[in-house]
Amino acid sequence: MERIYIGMGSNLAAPQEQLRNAVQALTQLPKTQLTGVSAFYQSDSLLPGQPRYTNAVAALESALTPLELLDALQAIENQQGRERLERWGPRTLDLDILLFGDRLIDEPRLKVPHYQMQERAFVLYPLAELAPAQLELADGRRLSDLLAACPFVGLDRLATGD
Ligand code: A4P
Ligand code: MG
Repeated sequence: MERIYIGMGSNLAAPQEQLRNAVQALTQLPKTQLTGVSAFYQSDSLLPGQPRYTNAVAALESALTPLELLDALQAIENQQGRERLERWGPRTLDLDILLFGDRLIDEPRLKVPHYQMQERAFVLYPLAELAPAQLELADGRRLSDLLAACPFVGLDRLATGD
């Protein structure tokens, strides 16, 4: 079993409900246990002109391979009505594999750690609710150092279960 962190985001069609449904779907994955879910956080989109996002992070213990997990996450995105019209477009649900144990994965369909997670407050702060501060990313930087370099700006933390 490996420890995996999933970044969840939605900015369409009742985002908080989308995230709650996604959490429910994660509990149904084979060979997998959901071990934690952060609070939900709202922030402006990185791209101007899109609705605000709601984001959260989930922690899993899983015996799935990385590509099996990616397939399962994309199936959940599709079940929740995601249409891939354009990269970075608004979406009902985005599920990203942030970290997969301490693996470095560089395949056409899957790059782990997830692109730019180190700079994204809406990823790092929910991740910090679930992961130890001494967690090291593949490049050797600790989560605590990344947080120190990433101000808690523009994030609204919602009460758990909101
Ligand atoms: N892929 C590669 N690595 C991974 C991984 N670690 N996890 C591939 C999941 N998928 C991975 O993803 C495109 C392809 O990336 C997949 O087919 C998979 O094979 P996608 O989900 O279809 O496209 P996307 O989400 O539009 O692209 P991407 O790069 O994931 O977008 P981002 O960087 O997540 O940006 N603002 C706020 N406040 N909150 C947000 O969550 N998100 C975005 C989207 C922009 N602004 C945001 C937020
Ligand atoms: Mg994505």
